[in-house]
Amino acid sequence: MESVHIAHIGEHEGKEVEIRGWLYNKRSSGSVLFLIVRDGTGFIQAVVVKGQVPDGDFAAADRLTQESSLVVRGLVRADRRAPGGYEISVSGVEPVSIAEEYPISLKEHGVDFLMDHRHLWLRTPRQVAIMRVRNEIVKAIRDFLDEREFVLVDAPILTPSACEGTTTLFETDYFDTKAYLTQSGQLYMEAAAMALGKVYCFGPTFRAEKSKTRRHLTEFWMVEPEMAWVDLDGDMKLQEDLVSYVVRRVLERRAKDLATLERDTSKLEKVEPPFPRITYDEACDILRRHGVEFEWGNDFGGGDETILAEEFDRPVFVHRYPTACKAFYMKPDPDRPEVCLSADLLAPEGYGEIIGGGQRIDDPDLLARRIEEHRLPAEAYRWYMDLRRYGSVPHSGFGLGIERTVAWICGLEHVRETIPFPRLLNRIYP
Ligand code: NSS
Repeated sequence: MESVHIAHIGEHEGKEVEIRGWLYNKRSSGSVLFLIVRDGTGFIQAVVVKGQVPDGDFAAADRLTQESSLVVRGLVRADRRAPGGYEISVSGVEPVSIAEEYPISLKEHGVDFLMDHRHLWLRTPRQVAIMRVRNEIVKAIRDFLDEREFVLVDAPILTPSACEGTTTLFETDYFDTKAYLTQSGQLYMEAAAMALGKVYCFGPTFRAEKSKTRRHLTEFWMVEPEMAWVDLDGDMKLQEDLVSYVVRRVLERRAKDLATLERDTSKLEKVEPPFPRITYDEACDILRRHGVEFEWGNDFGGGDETILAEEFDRPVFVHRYPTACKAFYMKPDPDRPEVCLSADLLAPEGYGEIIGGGQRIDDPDLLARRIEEHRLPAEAYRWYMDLRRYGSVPHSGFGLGIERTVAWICGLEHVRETIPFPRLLNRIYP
């Protein structure tokens, strides 16, 4: 008998199959047992009727507890009333491992309890749907960049220097010296872009964020494309094409998961290029119109980003931030050096910034000055300065945060559900 996955059950209608999985739920009406079985690819109802299976199998099925592992065999029948359109008429049940009393029952649980049981929480339909969407997003990003001939270049995790400011560095001993967990692969991608033209890295990044918000993790995944000979405009163009491609792909291929998550997909359907582009100054005007007392020169908070994004029905770029509130490597606008050639992409529906990026300083003298002004140790950036000494060219790139993108596309309240095992202030278990 063929062992099949529930996702492909429709291909086996009218045939005897075997399903290997776990018991999600069970109902009984005396001589009939309804087993809801899950196998990671889907859920299906298996109907066990007394007298139609060996007595020992019926008794064994009756003893199955929530999340026990089992093998069921039976006939695949189409049933319009069944959630997936099919049911199994069981001919045999074989328990594999009887589960102890399962801590996550089908009723509601508090978030802390669920987070403590993340290793089990992952098995629930909603979490399974999120992980599948996350997988699709990552695959879509890779496909998009592959199609455009970007080369994947892996960046190191242990680094001697900061990319995004020294306040959120995780420090660790590195033999006789210190090392930091990477905040961003950008500086290494700049080196790689000078070698290969169009590159990207994709990996975990770390920030000791001391604030508890629904958008911050201490370990998150970022995809960071970097391109030689590309300016801020070209950078934003790539971003809107990438984000639109990813959203379309999830709509096409993960519709079922979005339905499980009860996502209003009409909002995602609108995500098409071009995205609106506003300057930081225009953004300040919008905030003031909404009664926010916003001082020029500050960075936007989560609440400000929500107000700005609500003005538009698709993601919006805010470009040309004040140079002083951005990272040391941002190229000043030649026409107006107090602002820089940076852009953040804000997602709609209150999800805030999902991308940060911009054009990098290509002039060696200015870069050296900035490293000094930001009180960064020159020695650790010697190699980075070399990139401006040997054939410097205009270049740009960006970093897209995977978890914030997953939260937005899935319509989740908090990034903690977007990553298999979230790392937060006060949480490193399980
Ligand atoms: O700090 S960023 O805005 N930009 C960079 O790190 C650049 N060095 C990227 C580059 O140009 N190559 O972070 C980029 C994105 C940001 O928009 C978020 O989506 C995400 O990374 N991000 C985070 N996600 C989750 N948690 C935290 N703490 C976090 N910080 C940034």
